[in-house]
Amino acid sequence: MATQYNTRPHGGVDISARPACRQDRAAVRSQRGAALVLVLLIIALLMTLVLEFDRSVRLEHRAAGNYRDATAAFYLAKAGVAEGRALLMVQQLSGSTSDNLTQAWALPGETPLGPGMMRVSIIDEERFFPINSLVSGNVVNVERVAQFQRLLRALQIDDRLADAVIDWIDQNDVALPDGAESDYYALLPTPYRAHNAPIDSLEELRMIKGVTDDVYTRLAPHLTAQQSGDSLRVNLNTADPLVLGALDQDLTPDLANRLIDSRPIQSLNDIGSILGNGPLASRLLSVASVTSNFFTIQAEGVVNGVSKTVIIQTTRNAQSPLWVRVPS
Ligand SMILES: [Ca+2]
Repeated sequence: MATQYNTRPHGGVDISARPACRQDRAAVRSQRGAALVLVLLIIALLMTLVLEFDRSVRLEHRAAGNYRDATAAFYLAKAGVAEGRALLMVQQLSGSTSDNLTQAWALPGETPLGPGMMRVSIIDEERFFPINSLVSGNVVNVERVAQFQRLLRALQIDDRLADAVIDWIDQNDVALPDGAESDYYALLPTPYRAHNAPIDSLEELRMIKGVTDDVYTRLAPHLTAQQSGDSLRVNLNTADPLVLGALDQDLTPDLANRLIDSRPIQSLNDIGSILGNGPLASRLLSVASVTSNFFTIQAEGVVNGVSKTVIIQTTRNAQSPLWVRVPS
């Protein structure tokens, strides 16, 4: 295409227009380049916004899904607790004279239900040594202390720990020879006072002088912090050999195993025929039982890998639990 030149009225050619045309084209190219960069920037910005929006939507969707699953898991766990309580009631209605580990309540269960599943385990507190039975107010239960010291020795723990536990529970601030009261705990880097009341939770043991992590790990699985104190008897059908052996100085490991081999023991009257009628059998009548009344039910609901747990402690006939815990 021929170049179009500007012409003057007298017919001459305006030669100054040629560089101006090049400048215009350069300006146009420059403007186009700037526009392209601007468009690319806008596209990049839009892409960033779209990706961020997509990420946000995905996160919200995932959070909503987790919340939905956690809610469903929680209610599955509550259903598991109800199932556990029903098992205990059924056991009572069965007319059995003992509570033992062959019965349905004692067997861990896993049940598919709705969108997930629930796991239920029930443990009777009477299988453990009742740590709060050591002292009532300021009155030390010498027999229970002797049992606790036997348990400590069986676990290869210094039995002088009993003094510190008694001091922690008793109401006074007078330390036993190997114990500790508030004046001892007040000098610790993080000071606190002795509880001077029954232990609420086994975790509390960690605050007591002499209870190291190692001691706690060995000792806690054999104890209950149930609050009924010395009225709590150890169930011969559910207690472990160490707790059984701690019950009496004459209850040797062999005799403890004889009790275990005789399970389920249907009546305390059977102790004589198992261990032989004598002082030992007579003494066990006051500290042992073949039934349980306090139970901890732990139920877990699981939905799409999201788990929720509900733990309650209850008596067999209680209308409402003694306590409920929902671990986070
Ligand atoms: Ca005290």
